[in-house]
Amino acid sequence: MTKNPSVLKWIEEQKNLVQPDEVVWIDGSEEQLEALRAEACRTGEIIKLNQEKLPGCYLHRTAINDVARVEHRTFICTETEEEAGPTNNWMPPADAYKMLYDIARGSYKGRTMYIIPYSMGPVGSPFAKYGIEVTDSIYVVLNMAIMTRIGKSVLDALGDSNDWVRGLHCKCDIDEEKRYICHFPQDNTIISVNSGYGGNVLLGKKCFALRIASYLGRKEGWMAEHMLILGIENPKGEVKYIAAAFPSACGKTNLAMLIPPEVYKKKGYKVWCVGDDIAWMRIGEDGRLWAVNPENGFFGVAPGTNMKSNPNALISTQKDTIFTNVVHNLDDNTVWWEGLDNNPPKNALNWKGEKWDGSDGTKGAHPNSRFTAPAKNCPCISPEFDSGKGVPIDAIVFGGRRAKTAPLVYQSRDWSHGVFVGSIMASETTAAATGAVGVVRRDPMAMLPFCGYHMADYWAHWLEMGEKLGDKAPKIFNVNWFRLDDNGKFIWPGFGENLRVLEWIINRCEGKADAVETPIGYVPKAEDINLEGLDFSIDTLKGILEVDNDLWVQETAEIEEFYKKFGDKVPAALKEQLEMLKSRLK
Ligand code: O2Y
Ligand code: MN
Repeated sequence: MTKNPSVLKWIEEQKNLVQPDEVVWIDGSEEQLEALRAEACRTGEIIKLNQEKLPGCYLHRTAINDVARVEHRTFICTETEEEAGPTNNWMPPADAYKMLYDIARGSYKGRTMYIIPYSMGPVGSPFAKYGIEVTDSIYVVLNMAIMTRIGKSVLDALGDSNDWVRGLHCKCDIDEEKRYICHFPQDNTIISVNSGYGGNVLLGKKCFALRIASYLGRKEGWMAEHMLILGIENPKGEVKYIAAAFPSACGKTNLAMLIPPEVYKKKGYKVWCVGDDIAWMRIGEDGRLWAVNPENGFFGVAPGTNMKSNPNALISTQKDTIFTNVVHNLDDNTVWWEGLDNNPPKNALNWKGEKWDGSDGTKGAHPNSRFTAPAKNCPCISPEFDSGKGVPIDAIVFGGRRAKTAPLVYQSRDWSHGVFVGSIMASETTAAATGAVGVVRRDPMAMLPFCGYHMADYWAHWLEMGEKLGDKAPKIFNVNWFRLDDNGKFIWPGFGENLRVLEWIINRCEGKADAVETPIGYVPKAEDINLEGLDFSIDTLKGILEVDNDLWVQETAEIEEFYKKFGDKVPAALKEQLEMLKSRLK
């Protein structure tokens, strides 16, 4: 498929290492993928679902000890520990290679090596970066065929270039004790062993598009961010684009595919999804920040997805989708998960493949069960989704889950202050996540598990990007959909109603809305958030726009502690932002 010398040499080295019985190059053709699906059905690796109800859909169950990303076994292997920083696990590259090669050696014996050329971003786009993942899992091939652009066209676009990311995946024995996800940013290399699940093995996603790409972005002057991208079309047909970062459990996929409230729909507003998880952003010829979604599909969490919470996501899963670790309804050979509807199947297998009818109180689907669905299935996928030139970003939005501290929305004072707001991003834990309620977890720019280098250097890179963008920089905001009342109930209705807040954000970007200056930034005047058609009083709105001085004084003390973790590397501009916030709070 290619004469690229660097590709052929690396493949030869991997073959010698893992010693496969057979080698198959993935050309991207439907015939080859169909043959692989048939082969995986034959071995039981995947199950073909009801093709009338769910055409092109399959079910896969992972090993029960392999159901999520493993942050404690994820490593950044830079020459020095300092480069990886205090928030990443680190191993010296030589030690990591030796350990991984020892685990991988001979592990494909009796297995087939699949070689997947893939592109992150539309093939040929100035944003696109290419990779090759070698794997012994058909499940990985089929998922990569949904999540990325794969096949011969990628090798053609790569030509003889050596600029591509090497990815070796070995299932081995799915041994938790020998599971490692290692990144070698200085060698453009990723090695993943002893897992067959999601973010650990679909190497284009978190490993390449965030960890390796963030490192490359700093080196090359662009940004790889853990952000959704959405477009808001007004009744005049003008579309404004927002990129937004949230820690997990903040409704990121729901926001990416938001359904406008009826009053907005009637006026002609539309929301377009460009991406639900990752944004690559570059300064364009016009000096503005442009973004693409480097992925080609959604690896979404199934539980809780339903026709009310996210109809666009659910519709996206109705064809050509792979479901992982959900309930198998044996009556009609379809799938089910908690929160899909109130009718758990009576004749079913749970995510472990055991007989299950829900009567024993256990969950049928794993809480981290997933769908891998093609982006093109999404009813609100943006017409610009496949555009190689990307979309211009007007606003960057950070968010978190805070019961009292953060108001519904505020705007940062300028780019440096916006970077500060991103660096202090935090969510309070819910009982479901940890058992401990209200513990504040800092997750700067939602990149804590995904930044491929020292977090403080990453902040410095953000500040440098702002200097380059100058007055063309997107405006930076923070939102909090999760303010609680005294009974612990959410005050703001969230979901589609969040468009009301996004409208204020866009109006601010266009200089069309006023704001009130507070110590933490600019907060809307309650009258400027449109409540038309919503049963929500302006007084309640005023309540969730309030900034509690005492809580923020406490917050600054916690931020100071958090920054200490990064030592001298915290950029002076951010330390200054903290001091200025403290003095504004006095
Ligand atoms: O557990 C996994 O492997 C998936 S994690 C994931 C999947 C899709 C989008 N985002 C995430 C995440 O952890 O941020
Ligand atoms: Mn994510």
